[in-house]
Amino acid sequence: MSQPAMSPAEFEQALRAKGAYYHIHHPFQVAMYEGRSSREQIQGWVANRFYYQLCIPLKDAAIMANCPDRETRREWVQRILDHDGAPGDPGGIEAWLRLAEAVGLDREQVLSTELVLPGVRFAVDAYVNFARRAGWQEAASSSLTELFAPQIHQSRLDSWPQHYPWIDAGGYDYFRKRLKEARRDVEHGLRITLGHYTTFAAQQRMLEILQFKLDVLWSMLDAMSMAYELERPPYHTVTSERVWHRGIAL
Ligand code: AHQ
Repeated sequence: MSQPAMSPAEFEQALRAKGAYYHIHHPFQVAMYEGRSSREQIQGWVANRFYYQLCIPLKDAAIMANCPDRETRREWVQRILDHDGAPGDPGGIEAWLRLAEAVGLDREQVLSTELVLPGVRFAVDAYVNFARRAGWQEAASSSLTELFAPQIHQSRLDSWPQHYPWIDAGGYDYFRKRLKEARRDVEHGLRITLGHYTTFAAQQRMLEILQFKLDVLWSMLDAMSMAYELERPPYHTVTSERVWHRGIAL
């Protein structure tokens, strides 16, 4: 006898409980928040997270390509515009490049993604490739780590200016922009999710999908911890050169 499905309220509660594993609790993120990160660690985080931001439109376009429902696409397309920009709006990827310059990185070097660590690239590529082959509702649901995102963006706005006075304040526009965009994304993502998973088994699968995405975010910071805290970037025992691949999978 299978267990009865959770009610929408119970299911939402179960989703929000996954916040316990959000990367706001990762030691690398905590160090940045508490002002213990060096300039190189902040720069490493910005350069590596750029790859995540760069791939979000590919992820969302993959969902669009798999989604036959016009009403859903009408709303979902906004996520691509939020990142790629639109007439009169340079977009989030441009805002992230502004953040990169604000922390003292070279814009062209960040755009080249040559600083992106293999572990970061693998995690982000896993997210994009999941979105390409999963059903569009499952892929849409995987964005619900954004249930917890407003808090993490606000935490940076609250703490970084005092801890890192060397960062140009213009770089913080990205986090401000995401505060409202994340809330709007979550409203749509929850509507799709609470309506789509109507059996207990399906709801359990969705919680597993959310855990996959939490693992993507956590693993990115693990790779950055190895490289920028433990000083063990890939191949460090063989060379101090950045010999890792620069992207073949997407
Ligand atoms: O800046 C972020 C962003 O644009 C997105 C899109 C969304 C998705 O579609 O999965 N998730 C996401 C996230 C962003 N910032 C992360 C952070 O820690 O700054 C949080 C991340 C998320 O929670 O998924």
